[in-house]
Amino acid sequence: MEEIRRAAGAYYKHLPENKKEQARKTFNAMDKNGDGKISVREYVDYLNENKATDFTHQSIFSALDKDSNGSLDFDEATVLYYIMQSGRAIICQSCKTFLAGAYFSCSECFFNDSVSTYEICCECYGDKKFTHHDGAIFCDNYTLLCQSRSATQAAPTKKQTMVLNVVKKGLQVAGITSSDVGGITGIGDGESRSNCSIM
Ligand SMILES: [Ca+2]
Ligand SMILES: [Ca+2]
Ligand SMILES: [Zn+2]
Ligand SMILES: [Zn+2]
Repeated sequence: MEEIRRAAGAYYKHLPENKKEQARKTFNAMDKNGDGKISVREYVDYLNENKATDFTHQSIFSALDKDSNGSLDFDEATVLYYIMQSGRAIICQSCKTFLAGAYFSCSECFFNDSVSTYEICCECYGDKKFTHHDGAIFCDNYTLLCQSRSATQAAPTKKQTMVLNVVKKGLQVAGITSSDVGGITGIGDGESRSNCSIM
């Protein structure tokens, strides 16, 4: 979570004034009783009203509440603003934990615009505590990012099937398939490559 918090801080500093104002307005709108902090109740109510129910999970609130005092001050809430704006609100599809650190994603769903992406935490992936379609190829978020880049470079026409094949090839080289549940240890060159700590 510390990593996301730092990214959010940097993101906020670079926001133009009108966006900063918008962040402040969002905070004030959430803070119904105007005491300068957001309680769990205010948090959940606001997100439900705004149909952002993906964010209402307790694990997100707890992760945002850095000093664990049960409410969010403005600095803590800016992290939520960042998560919402950047689409970083990713939750394990199996255990519903907020994925603040490394996670695994189905690469086929990732490159298929017609379905939603499918992410799971390292624990659920490692222990195979999930059900997903046959032949799913999972890779960790960092690998996926690198694969996306090389795939895009290899297929400038962005033909999805081509891209997917390139990605598959890359993943096969890396030894990651859904049948390879030892995938976490099987990722090529070492333990440190996929850091599975959920912060
Ligand atoms: Ca309040
Ligand atoms: Ca707090
Ligand atoms: Zn999980
Ligand atoms: Zn999938």
